[in-house]
Amino acid sequence: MKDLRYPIGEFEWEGELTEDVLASWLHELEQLPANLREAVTGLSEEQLDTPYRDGGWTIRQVVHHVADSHINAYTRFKLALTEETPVIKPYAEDKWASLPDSQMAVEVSLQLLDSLHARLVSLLRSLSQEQLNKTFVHPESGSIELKRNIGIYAWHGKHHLAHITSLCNRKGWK
Ligand code: NI
Repeated sequence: MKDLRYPIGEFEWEGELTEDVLASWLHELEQLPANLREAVTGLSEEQLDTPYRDGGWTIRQVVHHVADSHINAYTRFKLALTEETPVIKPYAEDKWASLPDSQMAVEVSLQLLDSLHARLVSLLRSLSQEQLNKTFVHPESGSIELKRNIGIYAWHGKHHLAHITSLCNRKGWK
């Protein structure tokens, strides 16, 4: 049986970053807020509060998690662009998802993501080759190039979007 935690598999990318791959990642990041909005439109409060798998986050928590995560990602890009190989700060994503603001209306984080991704994608589209090669250090994962991090977050958005769409498919909700 398919692992419900990884509906699109894990992030995979090796080799040279081509302009086409970078453009597709940026396009995916640009489209994510609208795709998330479409995925949750029409769902009832009860459906939004349904875990995407046994023991997993609810759809509502998934939407707020994407905002939590991409706020951190945006900060990491900016730190790496303005400092020399900064060590970034991980965060306890399960604990963040358990705080009361992760129970708010999904619309709050959808609007946040609209604005955040407008700035994020605008910033990432401006990067020179040299900037794409800059790195930050994650205390657990080690050194990460900004170009790889763009791919990681394009994947991360699609990964959580698929949690929502695959639950809706299994339940026959949409
Ligand atoms: Ni995540």
